[in-house]
Amino acid sequence: MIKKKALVTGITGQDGSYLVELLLSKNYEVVGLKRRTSTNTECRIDHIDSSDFHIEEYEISDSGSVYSVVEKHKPDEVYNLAAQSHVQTSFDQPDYTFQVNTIGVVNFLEAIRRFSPQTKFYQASTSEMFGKNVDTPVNFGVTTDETDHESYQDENTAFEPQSPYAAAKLASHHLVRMYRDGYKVFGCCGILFNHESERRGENFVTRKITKWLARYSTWLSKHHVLIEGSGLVSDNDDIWVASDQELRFPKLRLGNIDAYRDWGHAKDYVNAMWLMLQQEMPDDYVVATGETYSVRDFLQIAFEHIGVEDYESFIAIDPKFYRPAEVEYLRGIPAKAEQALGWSREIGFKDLVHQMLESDIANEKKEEAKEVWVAT
Ligand code: NAP
Ligand code: F7E
Repeated sequence: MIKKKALVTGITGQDGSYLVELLLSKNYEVVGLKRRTSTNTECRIDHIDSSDFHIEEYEISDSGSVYSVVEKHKPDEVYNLAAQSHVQTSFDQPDYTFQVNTIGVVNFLEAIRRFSPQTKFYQASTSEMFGKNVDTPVNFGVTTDETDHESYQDENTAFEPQSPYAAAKLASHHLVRMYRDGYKVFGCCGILFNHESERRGENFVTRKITKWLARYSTWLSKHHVLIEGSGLVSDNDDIWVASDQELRFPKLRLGNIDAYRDWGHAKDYVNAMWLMLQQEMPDDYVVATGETYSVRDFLQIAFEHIGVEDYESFIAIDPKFYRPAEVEYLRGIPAKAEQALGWSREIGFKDLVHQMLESDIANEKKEEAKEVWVAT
């Protein structure tokens, strides 16, 4: 049987690593594209050992580089996951963000139009494109319960980006629609709401929290004897052991913890990407859980998991992490994806938090064990 060939960009990232695993399990030949770097960035895909997986280098902002890779492989499917994906960074580096997140997409669309028109294209759009916009159900305010969380976004909600990241992604979103309508390119955009995992980048808020908690709980157990009976004290910056002021641990420094997000697990979401490209007609879909939680809710569940009821004294609010413009509330309705694609998610919010935390604690323990081994 002839294998389908997929080109995947962003393979060194969270979603790329899960998508490559999914495609290989479906018997694809996968060409993973990565930018040239002077250090190794393959820790998320190191474990993949398959003769159907090849990595090639390219430069997404260089049209010649993208054209040659598409012309050479003429793949059945392209999944474009590469991006400068950090919203806060996009305020500091707007030009670069557009180079990667928009010009990169133009390069792929043009490459497909010119050299491989049968190739199907997936573009990683984002809930950030909605920005401040929400829709409210007609009965909003009438229902007695949960009216706070009745507002939502779906495929019909108007876009109002609040960051260079979101504006660059929205430009690409429209470009895909335009190439679909104008040139009949089979292009789909997944409007994915936040999705996390144990492979999430460490500067996104969820992983920042679980990583900090893992380090903190390892620090606690390492100094168990000292802490017992000595009590923990804190000021604005540090937590320390009352009997030994030298034994300090820096507080978890965060920005706006009142923001609400619709958080799912990345493993569930890459499945939706694949399903989109298996349909007869190209279209755009919201992929989300339909539930929204604040950063505070995430903190509460994560801290409770290590036995701390009140997280407040362990964190410091640092304006450095505030954004010039914030997206306060996201809750996506995935009804279209569920009905048309048969997609559903398997991992719920609490399990997501626990899985991320357990994984970070296990990693910290491994690191500890290595240190002990080296020291002895
Ligand atoms: P991620 O972990 O940050 O991965 C981003 C990937 O893009 C990495 O492989 C990175 O490569 C690559 N990349 C960055 N700059 C590049 C450049 N200049 N040239 C080529 N490659 C570059 O992001 P993710 O969470 O997997 O997200 C995947 C895609 O979905 C992104 O497009 C993101 O914007 C979008 N998205 C994510 C979410 C979410 O909640 N995770 C939601 C909606 C949409 P290096 O390893 O070399 O840096
Ligand atoms: O922030 C607040 C922050 O950076 C979530 C990307 O994958 O999802 C992601 O973008 C919220 C924001 O994700 C800190 O202000 C508080 O309200 O984890 P985040 P994001 O901005 O929602 C979308 C869908 C994407 O497409 C993006 O690629 O948490 N927050 N304190 C903080 N955020 C960070 N990063 N760090 C803090 O210390």
